[in-house]
Amino acid sequence: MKVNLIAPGWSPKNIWGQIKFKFPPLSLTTLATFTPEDVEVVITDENVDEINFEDGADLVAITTMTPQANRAYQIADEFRRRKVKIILGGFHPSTMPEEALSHADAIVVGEGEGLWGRLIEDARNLRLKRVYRDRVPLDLSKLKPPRRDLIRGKSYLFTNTIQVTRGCPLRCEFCSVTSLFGRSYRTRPIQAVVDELMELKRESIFLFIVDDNLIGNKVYAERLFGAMEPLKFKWASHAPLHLVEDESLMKLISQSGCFALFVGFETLSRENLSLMGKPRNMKIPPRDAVKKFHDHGIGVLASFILGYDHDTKDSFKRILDFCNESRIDGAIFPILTPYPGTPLRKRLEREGRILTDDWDMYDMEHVTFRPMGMSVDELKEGYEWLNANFLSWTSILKRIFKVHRSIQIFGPMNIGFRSAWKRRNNPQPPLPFKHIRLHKHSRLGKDTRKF
Ligand code: B12
Repeated sequence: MKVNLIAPGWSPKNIWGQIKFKFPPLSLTTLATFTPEDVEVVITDENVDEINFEDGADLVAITTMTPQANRAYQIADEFRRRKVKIILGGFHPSTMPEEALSHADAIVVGEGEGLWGRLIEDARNLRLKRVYRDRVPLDLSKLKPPRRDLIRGKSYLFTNTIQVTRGCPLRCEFCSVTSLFGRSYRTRPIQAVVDELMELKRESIFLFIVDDNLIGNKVYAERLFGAMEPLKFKWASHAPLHLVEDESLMKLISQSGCFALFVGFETLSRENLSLMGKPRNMKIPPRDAVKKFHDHGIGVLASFILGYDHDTKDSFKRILDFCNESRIDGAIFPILTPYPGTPLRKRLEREGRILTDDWDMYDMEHVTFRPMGMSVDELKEGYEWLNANFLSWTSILKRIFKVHRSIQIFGPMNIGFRSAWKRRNNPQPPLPFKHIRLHKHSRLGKDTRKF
């Protein structure tokens, strides 16, 4: 039996589709590990590979986030035309199961590891069920190192990504993670993490820990950072803003080699923080927070959501000024996007404010709902203006002029985002998609990948 695990590509019309540094899909390398040994398994990531629809796979399993869903469905339909069985999993099928089922033989809702072996057996014996769902969250001591050998040699920036915890105790209105996995917070045994890291050290000293909230359990975080210190990685991850309130944890995380953190500042408005369910951010003056990270040698990749109900046309300039004055090392400015299953989506549905269900538009670069404090066009223009200015040389030089150790990550990152932004506005098909064909169902028009 042969299984092809596929990650759909990103549209060259959005910034992630143009970014040269690609990350490998950990969902697929993880599922590959849990595939029975007598099954041949390959991984195809359309961001770096071309899909071979005639590769003789018996089963094709596709992972998909919401903005990839239309592309995932195209790929699924194309394989199904060739009588190949299709499994869909990941955030979108988990939150839109009925829709996903119309393009698949079976779907997986939630985590895959615990049921993947059983699903393969069912496929082998031609008795696939329609929906697979593990009622009990995976005990993370059962996680095994992902099959990174299957992605070696592909053009990723690096393959050193790892997951250490799952879930997040916060309750942000817009977040898909807590909507799907709840607020439970699970951790892997430290020794298992260290063993995996020792292997990764052979590849590179740079590491990306994909966890949503690395400090959800303080005692665990302290032990983890302590265990990581002697390994001497230079690493990046996600952490909430309130980390800066804990001086001893800040010291530990810094000493363990953390060079960069993705931090959800989300907004500069207290009213917005309250509405999005992140009141804890209010306690911390954002400028002081940036300074604290910098004082510990940690660069900040800030995230500001645009278009929350208390944002106005003035919000964009305020955010840019804040980023320049506090010397934010890097930032992303996602347009608020009501992903299926989130409390945000339920609220906007109740208020009759959802404008479209074209999932291509759910890439956080398009407006999919009616904002309160400005028009749809003003929000879109504000997004374009803010990115263009933040990625201008004037801003980059102002922000990362004062060099600290994280410059080795944020220098290339700013330049990479700047070039990707330019290419996005003047899209050239990235390498795997040399053959262009118009995808007629997409509102984005020129997303033209080929079968
Ligand atoms: C790392 C990460 C990224 C990385 C790498 C993405 C990659 N190539 O994998 C980067 C930084 C590039 C990224 C970018 C974005 N991301 Co992102 N990302 C994540 C993050 C934090 C971790 C993903 C991960 O590796 N998890 C570890 C693996 C093991 O878990 P998993 O993916 O959930 O897979 C498990 C199950 O879902 C299931 N499963 C998944 N797929 C399949 C398929 C099959 C067949 C089966 C059986 C099971 C299965 O089994 C797996 C094992 O249990 C998640 C949050 C999260 N907790 O997942 C957000 C998340 C997936 N991202 C999200 C978004 C929105 C984005 C962006 C669109 C946002 C933006 N504007 O920047 C961009 C664009 C994506 C792109 N072009 O790559 C959302 C998706 C929401 C949604 N409904 O689709 C999430 C959930 C964040 C959130 N809090 O809402 N992202």
